Amino acid sequence: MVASGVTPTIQATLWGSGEWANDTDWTGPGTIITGTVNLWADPGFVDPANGDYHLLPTSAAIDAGVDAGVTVDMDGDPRPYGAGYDIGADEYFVPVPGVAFAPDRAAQAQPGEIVTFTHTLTNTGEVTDTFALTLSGGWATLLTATPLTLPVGATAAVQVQVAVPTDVLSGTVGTTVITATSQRDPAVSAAVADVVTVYTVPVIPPQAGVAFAPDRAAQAQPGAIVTFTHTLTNTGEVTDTFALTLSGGWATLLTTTPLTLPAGATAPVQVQVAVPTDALSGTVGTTVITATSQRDPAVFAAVVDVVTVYTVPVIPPQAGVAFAPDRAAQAQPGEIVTFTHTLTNTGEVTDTFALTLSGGWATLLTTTPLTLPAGATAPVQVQVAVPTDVLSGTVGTTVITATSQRDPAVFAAVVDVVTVYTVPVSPKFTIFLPLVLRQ
Ligand SMILES: [Ca+2]
Ligand SMILES: [Ca+2]
Repeated sequence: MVASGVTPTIQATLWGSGEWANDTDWTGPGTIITGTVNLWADPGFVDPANGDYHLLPTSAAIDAGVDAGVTVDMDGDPRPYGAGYDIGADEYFVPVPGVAFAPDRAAQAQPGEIVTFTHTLTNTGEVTDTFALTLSGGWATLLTATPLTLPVGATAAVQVQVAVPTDVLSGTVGTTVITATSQRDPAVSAAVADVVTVYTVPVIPPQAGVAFAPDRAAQAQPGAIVTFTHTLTNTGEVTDTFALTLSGGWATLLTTTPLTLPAGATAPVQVQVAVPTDALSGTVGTTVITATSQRDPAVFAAVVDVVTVYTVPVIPPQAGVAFAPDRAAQAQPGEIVTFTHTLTNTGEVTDTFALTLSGGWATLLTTTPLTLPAGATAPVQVQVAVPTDVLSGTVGTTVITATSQRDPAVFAAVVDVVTVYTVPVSPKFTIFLPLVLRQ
């Protein structure tokens, strides 16, 4: 019913049909401009008897309208939606869920290792949605709580932890697929894959190492014993035990074998070389001492001890003697004088000395020969008996000689000189006692 003088313009109109058909679409004295869209069809309301005038998907109003400058419908749904504006207050709107899940991940890991992967889940649908996260395969567990609700366009991180078993072989591949499924539409889902490839590294044992120095050389006489000292160093990365072995020469090991040393530590190694008593001069005795790692028998070090035998002419110990002092005296005929001298063994060893006299009127009071240790002294006594008939002024000289029995060229002598003197004989007096007579 269009009133007189009124001219409404209806751009797009669904006039209805069937039970929704009008007896007359419009009446009245006014003018109506019906625009370009005029449909006579079923509006397809959901439940008009109960006041629900939303459009069913079969409604002829869908996408049949024009732009009236309104961007949302009575529900707040976006307008237009689909192929165009719907006629009426409702825009038929069925939001499409959507999901994106990325990226796939890959890693290499060793047995027993734990790897964490992070993915990004995006709600690419047209409506807030909740996504269930599920895992399949591999050695993964989900670190992110499931399900996950996301507004339109929102993203969330999804973390997965992969624990590589300790007993898997190198080259084993563990693949986990994580799927996010829309709870609005189970047909809407997205998945990422995590691929872990197991690798193992060869176990490298700690390196062994040894240094042994220095080489030694010496000259020695037959029968001599020479001791050499060397330094053994553990140059390896860990504590090691070294076996010490000898070869050649006349050596024995003074150091206990085997020898355990921490990494970097040193120890002396002593070797004793006993030159045989019958070795000839010029003979060379060479001993090789080898220290071998018990961690790695290919690791060893050696030192060499060289002893050259020499002989020297035998020098006998030197003999020596001192004899002092010379003595002098005056004596009367018939007098006996005794002189004492000191004999000293100035040689290097005990010696025996023969004592001999020549000249004079002397006899030896000390027993001959006389044995003295090196450096020792002994008194030597000589008795001179002046004859009774010698004249005053006579001189009696006695030489006492001590001769080494080790070396007859070694001797010493002292001289005793006695000069004879006489005293004038006193006149002889005869004492006559007086004869005294008494009455
Ligand atoms: Ca539409
Ligand atoms: Ca709507």
